[in-house]
Amino acid sequence: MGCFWVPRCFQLQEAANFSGTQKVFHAHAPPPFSPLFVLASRPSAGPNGSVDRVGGWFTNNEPVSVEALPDAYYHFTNWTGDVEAGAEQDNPLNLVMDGPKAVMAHFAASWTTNSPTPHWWLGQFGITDHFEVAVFADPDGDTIPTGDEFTMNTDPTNGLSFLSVAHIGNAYGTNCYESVWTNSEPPYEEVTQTVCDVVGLLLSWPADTGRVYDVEFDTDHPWGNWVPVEGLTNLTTDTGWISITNVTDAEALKLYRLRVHQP
Ligand SMILES: [Ca+2]
Repeated sequence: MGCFWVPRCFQLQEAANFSGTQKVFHAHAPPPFSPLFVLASRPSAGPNGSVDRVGGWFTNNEPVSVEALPDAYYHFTNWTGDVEAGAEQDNPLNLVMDGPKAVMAHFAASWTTNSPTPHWWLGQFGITDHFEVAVFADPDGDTIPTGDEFTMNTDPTNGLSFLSVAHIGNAYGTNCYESVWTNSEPPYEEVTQTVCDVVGLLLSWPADTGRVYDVEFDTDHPWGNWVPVEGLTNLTTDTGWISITNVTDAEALKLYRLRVHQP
């Protein structure tokens, strides 16, 4: 940091073990000057919060108050650093500057208690208050409550956005042949059709890159005895789409369903 004259040359040295919302700079003053300390902070550039002061020089034992300011949809949790035991959750935090001090504020996302959903997730869809009620609502009318749409990570304001199977049907292999047939009605034209062997069942759906999917099946009616399909659990995607062509035994397994959850 170079040299800083207060009133003699002080060597400012950045503490190595802090970063983020606050940093401390040690001021080494030779005697007989009374010690001056600096609590240096800077507003957080991160998404979760900031602190209310930018630090400065303080005389020995001077009281200093620092407040943690959470961003919208987040809340303050605790301080770490030079905090007295028992004061970790005080906000504002009162410090006595009897030495160089560095404190760091920590924040966490606020979630609903009902159908646990982060407030920030709701906020990005314009849902900014009454969160505990909002998770049970269905503003887009697709019959999926907003809290369940968080689990799916689909758009609770778009009635076409929810977890759904896009395609289920035969999967065809590369062993193909031509089938020729004649139309039974005038003008009786000949038609050639390429037919390929059925090698399994194709199952595909739009998927979220931040969610994990399981395919389950049930062999009994009434349905209710769902079991994961071996090899088709913990499925993820980088592309926004999952397509499976090796779902076999469709007759025996009878009914399939998709399950989605967070990683
Ligand atoms: Ca929706």
